Amino acid sequence: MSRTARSHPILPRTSRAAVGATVATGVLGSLAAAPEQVRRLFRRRYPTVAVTGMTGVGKTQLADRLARRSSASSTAEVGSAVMERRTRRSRRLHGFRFLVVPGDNAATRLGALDQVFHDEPVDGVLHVVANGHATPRRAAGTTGSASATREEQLAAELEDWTITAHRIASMAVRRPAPVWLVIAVTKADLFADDLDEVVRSYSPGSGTPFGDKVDELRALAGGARLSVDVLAVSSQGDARGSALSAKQASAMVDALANRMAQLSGHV
Ligand SMILES: Nc1nc2c(ncn2[C@@H]2O[C@H](COP(=O)(O)OP(=O)(O)OP(=O)(O)O)[C@@H](O)[C@H]2O)c(=O)[nH]1
Ligand SMILES: [Mg+2]
Repeated sequence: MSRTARSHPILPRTSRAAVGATVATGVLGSLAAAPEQVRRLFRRRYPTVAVTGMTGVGKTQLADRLARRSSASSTAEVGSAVMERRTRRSRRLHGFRFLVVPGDNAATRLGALDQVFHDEPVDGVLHVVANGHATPRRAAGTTGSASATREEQLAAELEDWTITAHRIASMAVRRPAPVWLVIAVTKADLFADDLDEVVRSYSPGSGTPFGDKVDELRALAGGARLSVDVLAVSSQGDARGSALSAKQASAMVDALANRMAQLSGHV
């Protein structure tokens, strides 16, 4: 190696540039020849985030907001039927790839849970709850309207969280890298006056049934392997009678995105 270097005098500037150009062309040439590989390389740089939570809780709308995309209104009655993919693009590859697991009324749910927590384990989890304000939904393919009380929806949130928390725990203990969890308490526009109290009720150490499950999860996964944040957010503002302005709702979505960026080491 060093003999080669010694036997060749330092190249004059022009030929050095030429060598550089050849190398660059070579690299660019092979990049152009394999666009799919390049795309995969770049995609891999965006951390993946599983968006979980019971049906009607507001996952799709929140993921749309985070991806800066407008929501279609077509899913109002039955909700998502398949896993949805959304990308939040940012400069210097500081974006995210969201995988929205359909709620419990979709037949594809179990496969989607397997995918994000087992087959291709995600970097972070955004678990969405709504303080019992999930929109009641019927299973796809059935007719008639669905209804449920707030108490029933709160119980359903807890049941859903129990299942998801187990999945997160088993993923966290298997993964070499730490995993982050953000519990997003959405539809904050519907309980804007009690935000602090509601956020507390979903937090570790709160002594609520939900909080107890968060504590259990942390004990199972190990504190160093799993970080837990609880943040209020709203995908809607400025609606008729809404307690939040569009600006306030946007600020909450931005705060959530910023926290995820911190957790992913972007900032
Ligand atoms: N007031 C209010 N309503 C919301 C908010 N986010 C979502 N919604 C409404 O709640 C309903 C359910 O929202 P989705 O985003 O479709 O819920 P999802 O969690 O994707 O439900 P599935 O796809 O069935 O799992 C929709 O009618 C939304 O318009 C919010 O921040 N505030
Ligand atoms: Mg959905």
